[in-house]
Amino acid sequence: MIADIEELSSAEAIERVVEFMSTLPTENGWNSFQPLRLYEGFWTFPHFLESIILAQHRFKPKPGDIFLCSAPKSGTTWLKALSFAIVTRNLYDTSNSPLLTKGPHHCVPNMVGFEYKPDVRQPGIPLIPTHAPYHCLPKSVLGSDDVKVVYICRDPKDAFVSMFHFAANRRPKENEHIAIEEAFELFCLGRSVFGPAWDHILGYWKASQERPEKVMFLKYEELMNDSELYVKKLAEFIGYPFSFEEEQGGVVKKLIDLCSFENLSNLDVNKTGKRHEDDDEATNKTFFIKGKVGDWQNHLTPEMANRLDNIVEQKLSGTGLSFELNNGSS
Ligand code: PAP
Repeated sequence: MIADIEELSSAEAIERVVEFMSTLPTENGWNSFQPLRLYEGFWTFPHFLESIILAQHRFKPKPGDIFLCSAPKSGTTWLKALSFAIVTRNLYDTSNSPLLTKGPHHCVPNMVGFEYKPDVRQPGIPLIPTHAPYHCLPKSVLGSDDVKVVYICRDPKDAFVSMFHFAANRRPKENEHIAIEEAFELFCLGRSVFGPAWDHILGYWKASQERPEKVMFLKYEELMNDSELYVKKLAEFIGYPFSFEEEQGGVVKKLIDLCSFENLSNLDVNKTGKRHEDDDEATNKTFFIKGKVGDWQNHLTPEMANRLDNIVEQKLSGTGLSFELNNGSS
């Protein structure tokens, strides 16, 4: 438990957090060069954790802030693009949106590094993305009625497969990648980035049930299946509803098309650009792989799928939440 870092200087607070993190349980995740730390029931990389703990204690929200939350590989890039397009639609039209020349992760930078780069929040863009579990959001945000939280989740089988490929792409080329069976075993034990995946999902699900006016819960699969319905709901929830005239004029459809996998993944910036100017590893194209529901079927055996389905089903049992298990077409 870390306390009293609210009033320290940034440098002192960082030092205290780094010291605290060194006391946390540590295990290898999918590779030995990036160990995972266990904090408040979740495994994650130290560089994510440092920002999360600092923000937990020190982040000061502004009224109207909107947190865009997700477990990794569950639709973050898509949610960023859609939310950015929604809140900036009076500034740009779909032919000159910054999304066309910068990647979604550049238009809406992550909360990672927040303490070091206070300017990371673009003026007039109230969107703050994070992979933090619900209970690890900034205390100020949990206690505020003025901040909205949108969460997107995805069938853990597809999120796992997406993460497996992402990690393979990002590993140093001299390192052999973990076998999918081994990575899957760790995922099923909950030892993955921001795992256990089901606990991440459940934290936001319960919050959305308790405070539906504050927390919106989206599923990647539903957004894919009926984009128009869910994009309208999203815009309304975050306080930028579409007018009747906009709906009649096809604005919703245009934003959906702008943010579609097909459109974004074919832009030059997302084929060859970098997520951040100073980031040599995360090229934008690593965030656009297939963009499909059910790709797990090409990578998991039926036994693996059943095993993960059973774990998830058991964990979600009685909560009112479920995924279309074993059905790649939903
Ligand atoms: P992140 O957590 O690292 O930010 P995130 O964007 O959540 O990643 O997930 C990436 C997945 O979303 C990829 O899925 P795949 O590996 O199964 O293909 C990526 O292709 C998909 N994705 C990215 N952009 C979009 C989009 N506009 N529409 C639908 N899916 C998308």
